[in-house]
Amino acid sequence: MSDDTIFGKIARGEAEANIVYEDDQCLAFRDLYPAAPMHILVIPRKPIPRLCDSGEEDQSLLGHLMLVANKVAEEQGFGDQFRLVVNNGEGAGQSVFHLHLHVIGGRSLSWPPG
Ligand code: IU
Repeated sequence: MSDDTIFGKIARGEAEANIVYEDDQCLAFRDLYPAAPMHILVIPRKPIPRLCDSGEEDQSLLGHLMLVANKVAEEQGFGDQFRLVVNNGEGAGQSVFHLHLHVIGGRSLSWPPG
């Protein structure tokens, strides 16, 4: 699968990002245009465009992304008040078509989101 997105480039080390965590399956970096005082993105190295493009074979990877989001939230001082968001598809707000989890915190968050 080819992946010309900015996140694909970051995952391959071809574009810069403020990386706060990485391992063989994923990486986490600060969002360039944060929606809250604390806003980190967790992405798989595997180029999955949208969550709906993942499958059974990705079960362990998807679980890993959530555990990394949790670890990063703890390490980066989000405390126990934060939100995970996955925008799936343009109509849901997705603008970069390489799967990513938003980890958002550092302010009070309302519900439902817009
Ligand atoms: P979205 O769910 O696809 O809309 O989220 C994309 C996020 O990627 C969004 O929060 C942007 O601020 C962020 N981002 C980034 O961190 N670096 C970039 O070069 C670009 C977008 I383009």
